[in-house]
Amino acid sequence: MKFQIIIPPIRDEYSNVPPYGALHVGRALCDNGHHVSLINADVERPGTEEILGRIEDFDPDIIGFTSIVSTSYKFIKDVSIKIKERFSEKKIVLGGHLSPVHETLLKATGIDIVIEGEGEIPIVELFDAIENNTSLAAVPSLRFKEEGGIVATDLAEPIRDLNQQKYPLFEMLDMDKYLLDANSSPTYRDDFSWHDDFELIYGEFPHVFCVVFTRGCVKQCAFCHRHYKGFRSPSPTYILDYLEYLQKTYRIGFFYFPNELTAPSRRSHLRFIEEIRKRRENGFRFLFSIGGALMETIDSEVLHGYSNVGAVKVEFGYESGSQKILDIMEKRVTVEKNLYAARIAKECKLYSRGNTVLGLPGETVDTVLETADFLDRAQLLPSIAYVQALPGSPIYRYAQLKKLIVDEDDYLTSLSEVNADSTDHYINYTDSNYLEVIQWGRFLRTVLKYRKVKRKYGVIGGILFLFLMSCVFVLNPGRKLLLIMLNGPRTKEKLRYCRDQILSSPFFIALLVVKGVAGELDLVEGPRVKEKGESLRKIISCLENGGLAK
Ligand code: B12
Ligand code: SF4
Repeated sequence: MKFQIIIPPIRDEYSNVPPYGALHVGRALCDNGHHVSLINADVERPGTEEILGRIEDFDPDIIGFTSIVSTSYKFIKDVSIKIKERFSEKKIVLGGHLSPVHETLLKATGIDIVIEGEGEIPIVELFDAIENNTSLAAVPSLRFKEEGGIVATDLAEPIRDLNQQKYPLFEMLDMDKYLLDANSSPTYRDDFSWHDDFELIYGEFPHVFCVVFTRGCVKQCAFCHRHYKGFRSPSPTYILDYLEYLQKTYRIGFFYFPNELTAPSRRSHLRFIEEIRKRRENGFRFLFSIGGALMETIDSEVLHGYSNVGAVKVEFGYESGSQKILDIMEKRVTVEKNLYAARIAKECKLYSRGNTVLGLPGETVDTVLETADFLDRAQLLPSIAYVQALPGSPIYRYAQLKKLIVDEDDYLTSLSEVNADSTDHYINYTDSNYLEVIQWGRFLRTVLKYRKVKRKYGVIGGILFLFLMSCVFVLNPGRKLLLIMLNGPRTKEKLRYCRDQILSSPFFIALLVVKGVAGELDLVEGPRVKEKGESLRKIISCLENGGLAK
């Protein structure tokens, strides 16, 4: 049978992380004798008519969408409805991270069948069932409509032994779009080019490539979606074989591993490092950058070990400098441990960003100041995102229970096509005024800059800096108004965003003045917030049981 799979756009520019979910599903189908063709709308950005034309040409039996992130809801909804109108006899399936909202997908879009969780096993069984005209009810992980309601079959077990996995079907991709030149890629050049081994490796293997090889995580933080509990990884031998295959096939000398979690314990890090060391001795040379490490699994030995075998960067999710907020999100780590990780990473020249998330229930301006203290002490550049309620995460459930998300179709549509690191999508979960909350990110960055200026130029320099910042933001509403007049807001969301930005500017100045006069912008030793944070999941369970959680 023939399968047409569609990759939706993720951000304004296409992502250079290959769509691994679709590539694994494609591999499973090909290995079972089916033909798979891909429309990569993330890279190609075709219009709906072009997509329909390509479907007509390929004439698939089944059409599938991968929902890498839920922000592609609107694209999937619009395109699937048009496909259904044109090819009403063809079944449309969806898998990926929108699957927890299957009821809305089955009601409001053109999707006929949602596959929850990992797709490799269910998709093959679904094809068999459709080909042989047998009941879908026997296929695991399906959600579909039948007279009388929605049928949900049991979730298939996740693939336990990832060592048995075939490599993803890279042949489906235009690999030129994913193989970046390490010397000219603005994203990666600075990461790799300073390293002593760079020139040597670059000469023969010039490409950077992103590889996701683990699945899951040992935690579930408040804003994170998990299909299954727990973490799985192939063995270090499998991973290094895979990387060697990629190097030889595509001339890759530089890898980025955007895994959610690369290794779950100190021991597993050390085993991975040891395998890399052995392969290096046999001539396999590469530099790499790790996304997703847990502070409690690393120490000086681990980070020095990575650094010695070619690591240039290790990314940690610090998330907050407030113990109360770390407890609420169930990060299960202390601020001190976060500081330790940042310090050791710096010592080992493993650059890491200060990834933080703002605006969870319980956040106040004092917890924001604690985060500023943390980033300042750890000497990390801030990378700030506002918490986003996405399907399958505890914060999504919380927002539903608190009636902050009522109409799921409306909510998911409003989320689509907005930038996740802005406040466009933000729902106010805090007890503070929304207009103040959306200025916290800017406030945090300003506090960090103020401290730098003050250290360099003294108290007078610091005060002058604050005065200048206030002036800039007095002019800010005017700038926004000008932008609206020039560009013209195109959507309801954009209009609301511009209005909120204009109205919230005075809150920024008020924060600077009030906290500045009280001397709270300066580094205070020890925690400011004394109260403990109750985990969001406990609050959710209380709400589900009719309790009165705040
Ligand atoms: C790499 C990655 C990215 C890349 C995505 C590019 C890409 N092409 O992958 C980038 C960096 C762009 C990215 C961005 C973001 N990401 Co991201 N990302 C990931 C990550 C870490 C890995 C994805 C991956 O390759 N997984 C490996 C594959 C094999 O797993 P999979 O995708 O789940 O696929 C399996 C199943 O889902 C299913 N399946 C998938 N597609 C299909 C299709 C069919 C037809 C079928 C049958 C089955 C099926 O079968 C697959 C194989 O078993 C995931 C976490 C994760 N574990 O998946 C988060 C994740 C997808 N990201 C997430 C988030 C929140 C974001 C951001 C919003 C973060 C932010 N605040 O900026 C942004 C969104 C962009 C924006 N609007 O600004 C969330 C999404 C939650 C949700 N419900 O939507 C995830 C799940 C993290 C988490 N645990 O919460 N991300
Ligand atoms: S935020 Fe990071 S540590 Fe927390 S569950 Fe998600 S991947 Fe794991």
